[in-house]
Amino acid sequence: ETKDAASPNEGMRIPFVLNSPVNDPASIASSIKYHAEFTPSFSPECFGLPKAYVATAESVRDALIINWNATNDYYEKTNVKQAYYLSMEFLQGRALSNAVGNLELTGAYAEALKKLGHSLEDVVKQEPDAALGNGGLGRLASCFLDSLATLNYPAWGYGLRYKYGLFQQHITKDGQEEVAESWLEMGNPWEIVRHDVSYPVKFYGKVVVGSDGAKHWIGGENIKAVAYDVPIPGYKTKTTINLRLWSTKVSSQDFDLQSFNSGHHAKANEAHANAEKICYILYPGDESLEGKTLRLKQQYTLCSASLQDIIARFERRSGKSLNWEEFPKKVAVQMNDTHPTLCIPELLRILMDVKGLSWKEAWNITKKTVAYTNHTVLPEALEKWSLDLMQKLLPRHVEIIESIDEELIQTIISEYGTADLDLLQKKLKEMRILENLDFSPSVAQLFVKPKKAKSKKKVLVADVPKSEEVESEDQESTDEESTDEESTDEESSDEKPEKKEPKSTLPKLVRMANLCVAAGHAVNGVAAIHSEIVKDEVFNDFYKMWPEKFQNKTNGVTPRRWLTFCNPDLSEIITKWLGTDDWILDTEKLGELRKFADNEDLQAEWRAAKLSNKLKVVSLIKERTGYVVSPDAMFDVQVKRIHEYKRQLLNILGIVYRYKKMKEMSAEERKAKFVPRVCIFGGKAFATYVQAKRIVKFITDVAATVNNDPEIGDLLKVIFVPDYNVSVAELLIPASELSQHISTAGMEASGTSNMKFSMNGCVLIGTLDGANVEIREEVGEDNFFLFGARAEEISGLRKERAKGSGVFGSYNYSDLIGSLEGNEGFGRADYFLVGKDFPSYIESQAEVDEAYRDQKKWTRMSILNTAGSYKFSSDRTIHEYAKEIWNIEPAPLP
Ligand code: B1N
Repeated sequence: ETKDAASPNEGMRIPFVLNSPVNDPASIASSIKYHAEFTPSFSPECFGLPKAYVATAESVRDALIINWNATNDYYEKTNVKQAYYLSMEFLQGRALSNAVGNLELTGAYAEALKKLGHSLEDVVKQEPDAALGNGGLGRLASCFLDSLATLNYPAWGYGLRYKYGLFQQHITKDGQEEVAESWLEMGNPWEIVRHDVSYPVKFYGKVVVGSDGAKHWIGGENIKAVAYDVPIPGYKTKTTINLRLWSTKVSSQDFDLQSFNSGHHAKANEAHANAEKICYILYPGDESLEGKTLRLKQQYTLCSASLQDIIARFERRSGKSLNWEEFPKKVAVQMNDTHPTLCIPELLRILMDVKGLSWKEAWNITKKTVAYTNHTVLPEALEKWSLDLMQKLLPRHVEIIESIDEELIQTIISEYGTADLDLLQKKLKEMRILENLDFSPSVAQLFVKPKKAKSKKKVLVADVPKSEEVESEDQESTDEESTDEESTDEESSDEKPEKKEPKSTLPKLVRMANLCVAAGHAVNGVAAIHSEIVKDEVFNDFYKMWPEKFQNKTNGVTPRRWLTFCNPDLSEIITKWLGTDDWILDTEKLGELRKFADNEDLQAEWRAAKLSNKLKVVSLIKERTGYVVSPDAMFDVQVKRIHEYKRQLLNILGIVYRYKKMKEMSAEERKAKFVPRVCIFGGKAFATYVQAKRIVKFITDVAATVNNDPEIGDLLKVIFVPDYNVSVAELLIPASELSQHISTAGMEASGTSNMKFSMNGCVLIGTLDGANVEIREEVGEDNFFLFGARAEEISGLRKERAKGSGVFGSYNYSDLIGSLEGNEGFGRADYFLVGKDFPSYIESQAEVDEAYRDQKKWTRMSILNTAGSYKFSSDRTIHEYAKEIWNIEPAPLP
């Protein structure tokens, strides 16, 4: 049985007080030297860059630990309500430059390192990215942590400490190759292991009822989750919050010494290996599903360990006045998409089975505690788990989910009433948590048709009440009866269902999103248009039942990492013209740049900053691809995960079209018509997503042809930057002039890089999708290149039918182009409407060329983008979550 960890909280904490603060170059240098000397990770002979990095990081960490402890002491003492952001992904990127920036010690550290013979810039580059996320969802979680700390909100993140982060992408002649990303290889100076904070986590086993009538989950596989804390400093504040990452280990008593002693070393190590496997690797899917046991184990580990920890903290802070009804007044749990859904049944399980609360009490507490953010409406990304798999792995949780399902069914019945049974049945089937499962006998009773009353409506086999408990062996015998679903239609539907009815062979599934909506007190989308789709389409039935639950929280990005630190040149200009750097904490001030948009001095400085950022990318491109590009050409960028709905294919086909047109013209005509461009792509494809990988290959093949065409020269270059990640983004975004956010309308929930580009004075070309809609509203429609069909037109357009040479490499692209034409194997011709939107895309791109030729006009557009981006700070988003979902207040340290 799960029990709380042995309390490590005996004895008073004795805080360490530094004699003098380490914030001037001399004491920083001495701190770095101290760590270089006493850090056991490197040999003593020299002080090279890798060692300088670790020693520097450790010296920064000292400062963070002091602030972390002060923050935590304060929360312990005041017992404030805390929010917990549970996420399977945190895409942190590098920590060093961000930490010294937030501590306002960048200058002092640069000087200190100079004394020691290194430049801060070089030292910073030693740090591998912490890539514990796939893309937007994970990066959003990291931006939120920065804002939470900066705004002094008592909040923590909880995640998993994957040994291998998102794979490294190599580009070869065959396209993308994946290489394991072993980011912990050289140690990780940013984490603090807490050997005294560990919790047991159980899998498999069975549920028994104790003599007291309580349920006990016994047996099975037992592992333990150990806490690794990553301090998250806020900007210009002492508040330093925590990202607690769990790593899994075997419980020590499970080492099989007998096997070892008899020479079976692998067997002896089996439990060990199994436990560690859980945190081995981040699943690399972005908006795709992996219905594998290991992924479910990961999800459950995150939920179980985090909730045990949250509950232990609640009990400790409550002391003698422990009262479980107070739990939602001290704890808010946010589920980052459905990946941490299991925290719902886990909280119920602990409250009932371990703490002895009744179902009713536990259910009320849970509903007040958890809230759910939806990040996608793509049907293939809505998580559904096999009930059989879950039953084996988490038998007690399945019982609890069944109870929640029953609770939901009763609510639906009272909402719709029993006057229209067909409607009721339809709604129950669509809305319930368990898919393809029989109703409980009492519910099934409702739908027993009076004898001989022939129904026109087809009765699905899953509706039929179950005669016996569903056992897997049972299924086989019913298989043949139920294969012919049609036959149940006319002939047998009016027979007494109790008799001998076919059973469903459809897989029994748990719809995680429905579980989240049923249990969460708030459900939010991540951009205005997306939240509307959530209400009107995906969860419309739930919205009608519980309109008060549904909210919008438009995403944001932290202006510290994504403007101040990644674009120091532009930041300095902004500060100079606004006369203050207050905009870093109050981005609304950026709006004041509008009045200088036509000022020639500002424009000149603005362009100079862009050029210096472009020069850095010229070097990056040379280094990573070998291609030499001109800094005077327009930098046109599309960087994001490779996905058909994001339509990198539309971009590259636009480039092919441009190239063809160029080839048909004389040199003078070409120059007159086209502005020189460097078209930059970056992004990873899910390893088994064949179509996405074809797109990568196609881009690199087009690049090889175009870039080596002497007739074209600097007029057009195509670049695929390999291994796009957070640190590459920090270089590319400030250097971009045009960026592409061209998803099929209705498919990108929000997008967040669009916000970063706009902040950095980059003009967007895009569809009316996700956050583009709101960005365009803020920056003004004259400063945004809009094209393409709107979300509400898409389904109509898909019904119309859409209408290729060996120029680009020898690879056969018929499967790629075939997807547009609806060739064999592509049932849905041009599902993503690349063909449909192509003409308006090309037209819009022509307008881009024209606008860019007028550099004054273009610079104005660029300034107005930065000025209009103030809404997209994650500070704004976090204030909204705090007020409208979590009900927490800032608690700055006194
Ligand atoms: O979440 C981002 C949004 O800005 C993007 O539009 C959205 O695509 C992204 C399964 C996902 N939605 N769903 C995922 C990630 C990993 C995974 O295993 C789904 N990512 C998004 C932030 O709101």
